[in-house]
Amino acid sequence: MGDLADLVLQLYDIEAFKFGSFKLKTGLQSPIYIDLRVIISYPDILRSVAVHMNEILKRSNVSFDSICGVPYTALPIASIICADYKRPMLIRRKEAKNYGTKKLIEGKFQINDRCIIIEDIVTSGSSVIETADSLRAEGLQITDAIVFFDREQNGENNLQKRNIRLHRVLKISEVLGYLVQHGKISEEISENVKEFINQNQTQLPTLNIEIENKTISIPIRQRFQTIMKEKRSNLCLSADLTNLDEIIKLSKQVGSNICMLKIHSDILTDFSMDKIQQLKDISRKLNFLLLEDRKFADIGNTVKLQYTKGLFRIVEWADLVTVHALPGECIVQGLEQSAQSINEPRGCLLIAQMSSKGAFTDNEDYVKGVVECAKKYSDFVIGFISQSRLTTTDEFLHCTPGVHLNNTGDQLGQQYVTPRQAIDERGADILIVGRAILDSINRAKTAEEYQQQGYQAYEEIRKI
Ligand code: 5BU
Repeated sequence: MGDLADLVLQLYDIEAFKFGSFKLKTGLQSPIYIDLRVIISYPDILRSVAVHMNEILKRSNVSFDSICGVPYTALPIASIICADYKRPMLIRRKEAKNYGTKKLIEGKFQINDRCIIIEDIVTSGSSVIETADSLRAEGLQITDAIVFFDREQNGENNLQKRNIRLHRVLKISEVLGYLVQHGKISEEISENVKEFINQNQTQLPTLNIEIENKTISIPIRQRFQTIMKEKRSNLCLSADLTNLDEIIKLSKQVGSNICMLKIHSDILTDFSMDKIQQLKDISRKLNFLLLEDRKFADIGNTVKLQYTKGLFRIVEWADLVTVHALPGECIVQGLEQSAQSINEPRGCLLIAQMSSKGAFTDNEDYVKGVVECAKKYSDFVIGFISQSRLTTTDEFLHCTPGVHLNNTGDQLGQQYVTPRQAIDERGADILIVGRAILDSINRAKTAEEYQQQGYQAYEEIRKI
């Protein structure tokens, strides 16, 4: 494999590390310039870098299904690791192709596969994060990144905030140490660089909503499952408040605990497209889906209008909507057609059973019909609102309202079960919780309790 100090000296000789005064992209004047792109012209050095990175990968003990290099410098490194050590590789395109399959990720993978990211240099971590975001959006699990060189500018912390562990071959302080030791640079230059690094620590880049929106190209069902896994949450907050400003505020308080936020837009006294866009932006930043509990129940043509027109233009902002199957499959056809006008994935939850006392949905034939309809339109129907497990496969998400830890119901027919009962006895994947959280003294704390209890029961009972 060769000694790490030797490799550093070779990198110095090929001018991968330069010392002087360099103007960076950001306009900053830096005493060091690091450019690992040059290694592709030196096959032995390139291989040595890959071998050292593989060593770190082995030592990390992380189990994984594939490796993805961040374009461009890390791509040849990742290729060598994959070819030498027989590991499948993925490539993330910088732009989706605008012909053919429009794929963002090249290579074979399954939803929930674990993928390791390979990068040459980490400064703030933003390229690793960008790559992780698009892989996660496709349903892959990203927990670790292997980098050759860490500039020690807070990248490790930034990555940790996005649930990515950083493993590196070399830190800048180690490189400086080797170079001083071998008389390549003076102590003074080394101190200068250290000071520059200390003074230029980076912060986690704020999420760019526009970029986020563009990368969300995966079907909503996969996105939902990825969000649940990543956030360890199967909690949908039913934000039955009549003021959108208040919902926006609440969404910031509980956003990290929930996988979905459900609203009834027709009870809002201050609805506007501007405000709903704000809520949508928060949902992208804090990674939860928006469900409009519209309970559509009309013929195809009318629901098309209700979905796209009027004051609410629901299709423009709601990832998911609730739908009664009462009118027959024409209702799903109407909604699915309208959703095609939008450049983002959309889906619906079919209401199979209701939580209220004496609901007329308590009818076996009706529920069977709903399930048949869901199976026929499974691209658009991603799950049910239900009170029991309706299918044996995990294709459809079962979302269950009527959940409260210590309440027997309300005066108007609502019936409650606890989170554990909802999952165990009612077959729920997602818990829809409203007043249990809304009426509590500390909504954020209560949401966290429901998240923890709900997900723990979900893991135990569904054995995921
Ligand atoms: P609660 O405060 O947790 O009782 O609110 C439950 C929410 O779920 C509320 O918005 C209802 O409109 C919604 N819901 C329900 O309670 N039961 C059902 O069967 C269906 C929806 Br469908």
